Amino acid sequence: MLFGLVFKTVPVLHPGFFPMPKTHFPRVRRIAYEGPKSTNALAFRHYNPDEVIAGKTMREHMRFSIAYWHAFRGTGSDPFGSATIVRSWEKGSDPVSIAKTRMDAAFEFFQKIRAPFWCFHDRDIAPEGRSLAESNKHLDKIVAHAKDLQKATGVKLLWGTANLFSNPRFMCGAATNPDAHVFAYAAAQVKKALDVTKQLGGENYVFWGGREGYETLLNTHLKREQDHLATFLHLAVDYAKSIGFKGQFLIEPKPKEPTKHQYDFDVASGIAFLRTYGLEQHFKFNIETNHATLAGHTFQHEIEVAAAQGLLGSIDANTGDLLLGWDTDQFNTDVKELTLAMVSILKAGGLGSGGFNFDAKLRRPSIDPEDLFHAHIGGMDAYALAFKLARQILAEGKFERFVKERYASFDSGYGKDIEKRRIGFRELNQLVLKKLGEPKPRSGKQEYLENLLNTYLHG
Ligand code: XLS
Ligand code: NI
Ligand code: NI
Repeated sequence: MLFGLVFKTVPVLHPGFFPMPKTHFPRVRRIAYEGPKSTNALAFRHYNPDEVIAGKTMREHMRFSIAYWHAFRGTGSDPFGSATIVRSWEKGSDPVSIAKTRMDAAFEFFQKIRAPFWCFHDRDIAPEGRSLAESNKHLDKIVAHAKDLQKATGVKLLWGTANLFSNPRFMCGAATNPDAHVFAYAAAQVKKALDVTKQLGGENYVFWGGREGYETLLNTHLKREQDHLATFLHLAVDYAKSIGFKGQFLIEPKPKEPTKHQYDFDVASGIAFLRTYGLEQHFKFNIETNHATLAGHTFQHEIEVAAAQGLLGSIDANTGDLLLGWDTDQFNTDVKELTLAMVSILKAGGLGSGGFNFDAKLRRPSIDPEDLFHAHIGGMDAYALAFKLARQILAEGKFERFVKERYASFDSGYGKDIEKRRIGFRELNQLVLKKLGEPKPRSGKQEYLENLLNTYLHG
């Protein structure tokens, strides 16, 4: 794609009289695939977007997405210190025009990093106004700009969402706030977020309930809050239907942070919640690696639990630091962890309308614009390599054969009768007493299997 198309609003005349597109990343060219032997730190070694595997390009297989909030609103600030990351485009007096320039920079980045998708919260892309009406007006201006940039670049929207956690009005939750006024405000905000997600052709819509939980039961009516959350999600489904929004709804479980206890703690509790309130046919899961580990699970566990119920939707691709108990949102370069995750994702038939969204941020001292490229290149390469290794593992089928054989006693005879519920305790009792006797122990062979896995990862 020609940059002239993208940055048509800001051409500048170069001394050589060539109109040069304004670039926000002058030191980085479009990232090229150079293969595994490349030593160029600003090249892909495993992610070749144009490579065709099983009839689809890697771009189509991976559906990588950039998280606007981290990549373009992240400043490196933490509870102990202010911003360290200062970007050249964050200049000007009017917040709406700064937001537009920032978005130009973002779309230049999306193109250079070869990401086909992006994701945003309403308040990431446009400044909050003094009233909801003013916020909506700001959002409309920026969404119109985003629409132009999407058209010019071909970059698409993986999902949109509403920020229902930063503003102080949401300090006690949004849909689970004890004040119906806040519930109403959150509903109005999500209505608008759904409108703009639809306008931008969003393929999904995400609910992450950052403050949908509680700090203390001394002031909390847990059952009422859960009922309200379910009502909120039903109202969202109804509204989406009324405007013809066809995207997939996703909930993103997280056990804690910012609240002490969040209602959609993990995928299993999310499934129970969705089923309890009759929402399971409208939602799937957006699974985040760091949230999985915060809940005491592996990434692969959460994927398998969702996939087992046909509810695997999308991935927030990041990782935590297991020595720290919070959401550090780091880029994941752990090929072993990702290969295992990919095996589960591929076995489940892939992510459908979902994708791999880099919900990950630079470390506080990583202040150069190039660091944004290094970070995403690392994540994309690790995922692409994991995808290829997982395909190889599944093609050879060694683990699957092992597992199949391990459960083979349920494939016929009384085992099959158990699975089909054709046999009861009385018959099983008779079987054991008269025929089967004591079961013969069989090794689980974990160490053998771990070694087998390493043969794929290290040859
Ligand atoms: C926070 C969440 C958030 C969601 C989108 O921990 O990961 O970034 O992905 O609201
Ligand atoms: Ni996330
Ligand atoms: Ni998170």
